[in-house]
Amino acid sequence: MLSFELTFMDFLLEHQERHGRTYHFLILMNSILNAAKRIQHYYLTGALRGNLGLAGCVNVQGENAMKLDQIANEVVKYYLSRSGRVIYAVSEEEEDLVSMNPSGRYFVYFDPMDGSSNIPHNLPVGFLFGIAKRNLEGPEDGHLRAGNEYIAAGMFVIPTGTFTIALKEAGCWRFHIDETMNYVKPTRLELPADRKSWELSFNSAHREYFSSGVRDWIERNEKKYQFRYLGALAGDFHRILTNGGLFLYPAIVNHPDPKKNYPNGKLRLMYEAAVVSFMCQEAGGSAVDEKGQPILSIKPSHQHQRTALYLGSKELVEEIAEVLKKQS
Ligand code: AHM
Ligand code: MG
Repeated sequence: MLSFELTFMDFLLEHQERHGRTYHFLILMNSILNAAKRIQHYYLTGALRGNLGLAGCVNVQGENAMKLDQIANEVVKYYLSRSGRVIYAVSEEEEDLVSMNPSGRYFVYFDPMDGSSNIPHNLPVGFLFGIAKRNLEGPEDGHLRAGNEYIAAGMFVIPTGTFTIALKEAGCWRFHIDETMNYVKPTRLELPADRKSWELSFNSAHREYFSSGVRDWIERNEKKYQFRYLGALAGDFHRILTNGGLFLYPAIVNHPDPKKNYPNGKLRLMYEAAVVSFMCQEAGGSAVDEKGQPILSIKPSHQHQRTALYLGSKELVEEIAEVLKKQS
């Protein structure tokens, strides 16, 4: 007997129909899926085609861009623009706001290839995206939205082939790529309450440079949990979503070379931290910044704004938020 899994697009169609929604979001999501599949292809063939190296230029973040950062950025821009549904996009790879269709309904914030240090090894990276809706009735309110205004956020782990998406007040769902390049088999994710599977995830090489409160918290807690760190947010967060625990990318404040401090954190708010925080909230978790404030309530003042990030199981986020509030 043949059996077939539900595809993401069928899942979304049914969801939109059930809630009496328009088809515009479907068209947008179709373009995002097309982009992800194409990125997946370029990533898998990267080593063979000589695409795993540096592009030979510095990106908007002042970092050496990789060829695949640029390829992925072009792919996402092409498909978003083609959907006709996006007015403006914000990309990690573009200094300026990317202007698309003046009558588009959505703002899209994306990091086309996150976790670039994994690229030369062909190890997992992420394509992260968040979506907010234009104010179609009232006065235009711009693209600088807090995460709690996103209507959806998701991530593809490439080339692993998983796609996780959170829809506002409708949960966080995971899909797996099948042999026909469809993402199938929706599974709803809820962070586990049982601490047995919880993990901590952070760049341990930086621990001396964290604030004293965070260092002490780590010292008190690290023996209680497993430690896992891939160095690509999508992959590290993927584990936390399933196993529970805490992902930390704290502010770097005590580096002996002051140029290497990141007092505002390293990760970007709009297309990294807010995306995963939105997903985490829909899975029953939460996330705060270096002051212990909810990530999702931060209204950005510029599109490439950075933030520290503490993300995962509510109890651990609340514990560390207390420490952070006390010291700030
Ligand atoms: P990128 O956008 O330059 O790839 O940087 C973001 C990545 C995240 O995916 C990951 O969580 C973090 O940087 C890892 O940083 P580090 O190498 O300092 O541990
Ligand atoms: Mg990134």
